[in-house]
Amino acid sequence: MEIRHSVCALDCPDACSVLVHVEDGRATKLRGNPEHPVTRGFLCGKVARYLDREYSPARLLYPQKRIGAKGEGRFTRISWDEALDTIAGRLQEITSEHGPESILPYSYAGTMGLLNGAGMDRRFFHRLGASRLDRTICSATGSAALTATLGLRYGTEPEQFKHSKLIIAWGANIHGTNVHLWPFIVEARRNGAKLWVIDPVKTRTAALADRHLSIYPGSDLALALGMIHVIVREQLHDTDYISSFTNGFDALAELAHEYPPERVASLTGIDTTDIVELARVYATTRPAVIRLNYGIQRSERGGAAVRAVTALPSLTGSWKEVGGGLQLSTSQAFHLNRDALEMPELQQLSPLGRTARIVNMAELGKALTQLDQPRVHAMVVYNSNPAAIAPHQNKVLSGLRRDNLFTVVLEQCQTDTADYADILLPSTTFLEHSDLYFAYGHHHLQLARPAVAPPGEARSNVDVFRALAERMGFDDACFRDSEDNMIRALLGSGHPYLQGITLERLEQEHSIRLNVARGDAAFLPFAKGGFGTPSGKCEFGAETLRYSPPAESRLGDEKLRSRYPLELISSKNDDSMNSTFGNRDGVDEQTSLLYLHSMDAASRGIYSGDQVRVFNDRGSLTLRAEINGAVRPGVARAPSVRWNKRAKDRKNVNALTSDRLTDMGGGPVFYSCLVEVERCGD
Ligand SMILES: Nc1nc2c(c(=O)[nH]1)N[C@H]1C(S)=C(S)[C@@H](COP(=O)(O)OP(=O)(O)OC[C@H]3O[C@@H](n4cnc5c(=O)[nH]c(N)nc54)[C@H](O)[C@@H]3O)O[C@H]1N2
Ligand SMILES: Nc1nc2c(c(=O)[nH]1)N[C@H]1C(S)=C(S)[C@@H](COP(=O)(O)OP(=O)(O)OC[C@H]3O[C@@H](n4cnc5c(=O)[nH]c(N)nc54)[C@H](O)[C@@H]3O)O[C@H]1N2
Ligand code: SF4
Ligand SMILES: [Mo]
Repeated sequence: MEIRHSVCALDCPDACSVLVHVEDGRATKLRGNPEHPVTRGFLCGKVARYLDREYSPARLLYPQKRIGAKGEGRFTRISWDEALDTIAGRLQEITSEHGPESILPYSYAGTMGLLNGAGMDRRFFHRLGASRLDRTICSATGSAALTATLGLRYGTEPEQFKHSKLIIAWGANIHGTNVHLWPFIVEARRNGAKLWVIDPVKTRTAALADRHLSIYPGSDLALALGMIHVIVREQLHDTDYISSFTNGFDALAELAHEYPPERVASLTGIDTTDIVELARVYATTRPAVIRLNYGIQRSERGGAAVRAVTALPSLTGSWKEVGGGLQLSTSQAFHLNRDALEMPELQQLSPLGRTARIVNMAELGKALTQLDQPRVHAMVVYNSNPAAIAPHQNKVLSGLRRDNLFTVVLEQCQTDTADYADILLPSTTFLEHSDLYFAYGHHHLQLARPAVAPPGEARSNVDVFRALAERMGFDDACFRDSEDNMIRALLGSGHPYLQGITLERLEQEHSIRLNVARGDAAFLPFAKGGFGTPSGKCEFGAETLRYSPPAESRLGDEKLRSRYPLELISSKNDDSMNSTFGNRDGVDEQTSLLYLHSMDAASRGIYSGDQVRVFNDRGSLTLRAEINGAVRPGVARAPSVRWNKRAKDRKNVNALTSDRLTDMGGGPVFYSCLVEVERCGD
């Protein structure tokens, strides 16, 4: 038995260091690497069982072409030659008929690996002159908000949470979606720290907390303003830090003056006394850290909400303290040379001869059914399952059904999107290809080499786009680049955080902490200012922070809520990863549920276990009611994301979600979604 090093490639802040037991070329066990300073020797439940996927009979093994109707899922095996020739031929025809911008790549973070996620594929589409994809589906709103406020998308690293005395999990289901932060919180609590959770849902994290504030969905901006009101009124703010390192305090204080706790209570559903206590506890407990995750930025005013929450550590000076500050993401600390990897300049060599238009992935339905000049005639999907995960699903599916849309899908399994492919290509898993991994929940850069050989004729994304470039006649040297050269290019940004980190060292050490601080010392990015904004200061931006409830919420559009009175949150399922693992029976069961409050259930004659129809103007689907005390009256939760095809009506919760965009960054509003529910059988 041999032990090989790998890295979990799933879209998770933790980016676990994985040890793979290999016997006779076959992986027999995955376990956490005990030597990794953050992921410390364990894997989450979903990935500890990953070998069921790796060796599943459902893995795609050969290229195939569609023989049934779009969406039906009937395919026949073809050779790689035929597949690549067909794709290259169609892309060439479409380019000459409609221009290259009529080709749309569609990808997200099915793998977090940089080469297979944003490497040869980007070079290929740039050289082709294809439309560029604005990858907004997850974090664009929060990213835009961090950039506006801090100028940099990083903050407190997980290792420092153990020093905190107060941890606020704000729209963050740490135990479910970021479980490697949990042991640091356990350690802090052993030393007396308290954990507060602000979440409309009683998640596993909330159930384990000292305090859980069940907030109305989409009202976090109001709560943050209420906290600022109390902090300023009681003079708990750090005037030295504010005057040295921030901009716009007076305007923020003036705005917050309009949000006394009594008013905020009516906007957020949190008691006045709890709001006051939260503000006082936050401002007076030292050090206090906020783990903000992406939950709050998936609503209509999500950008402003992130800005207001991010203002808090700058108001109290908490950035100065080890165990203080805030973490939404750590991703920008990596400072990799992404331009050298993606080569946007190749667009100049394309038939377009200029930078291509940009299409927002959160508006895929519109892009396929309404976008013009040119219309989208081909879509190449990889690392994503848009038929299941994109909002306003009925619009997306009607686009995918278009006869005159040529669709290529690179996949490991036959997902809902794969069913719509004209050509379906089998992809490798992270155990089968090389890649370099950054993380959005820690500061350790990691390298993984293949631990096992790919099954059948599966190929990595790097390999497929390299082969497609060749068929298209792109003879630029960059398409012959090896994986190692691409990694060297990424590492070559010259940024001090990457200094001394080489491919050779990564090969030896597998995981290396960025040079964010000396040795094991804490990284305190904003202890002495150092913000990345043009002013170099934290920008409160009060002029953008006035609160108005989301149109799709209990205090929003009156007409709408009279017909659809329930606020639906389709947040992450603990035991899956977006739609990945949707083929597992257990996951299918978990994601076919709708959590309701007992009062909402009773008034509709619904009991736990009943089939219910959930609907609004965009769509309707059937789920199974679960009355379990997880949500307050007026809120419903559907753990997500189910595979459509596993449902009788072949739809999931995104049949209900809206393709309206948030206030910043063009992100989707998955969690601002009004619905009605009725009983439809046993
Ligand atoms: N197990 C598991 N882990 C995952 C994933 C998964 O699908 N499953 N997905 C991965 C991905 S892609 C991401 S982006 C991360 C996301 O990780 P998180 O951001 O932690 O996940 P979410 O479920 O989107 O949202 C977190 C919490 O926000 C709450 N929430 C929703 N609306 C509001 C609101 O208006 N205000 C407040 N205060 N809270 C709100 C939800 O109830 C949820 O409990 O997790 C990653 N890890
Ligand atoms: N209702 C609702 N919808 C949501 C969300 C929600 O909370 N609620 N969350 C949103 C968020 S935060 C996100 S990030 C998106 C995620 O949406 P997606 O990025 O589409 O993520 P997954 O559903 O996990 O699908 C990833 C796919 O990539 C494939 N894959 C993995 N590795 C590779 C590889 O190396 N090569 C190729 N070719 N394929 C690979 C997997 O098999 C899988 O089918 O969903 C969004 N949609
Ligand atoms: S999904 Fe997250 S927690 Fe689970 S093994 Fe992968 S990186 Fe670790
Ligand atoms: Mo995400």
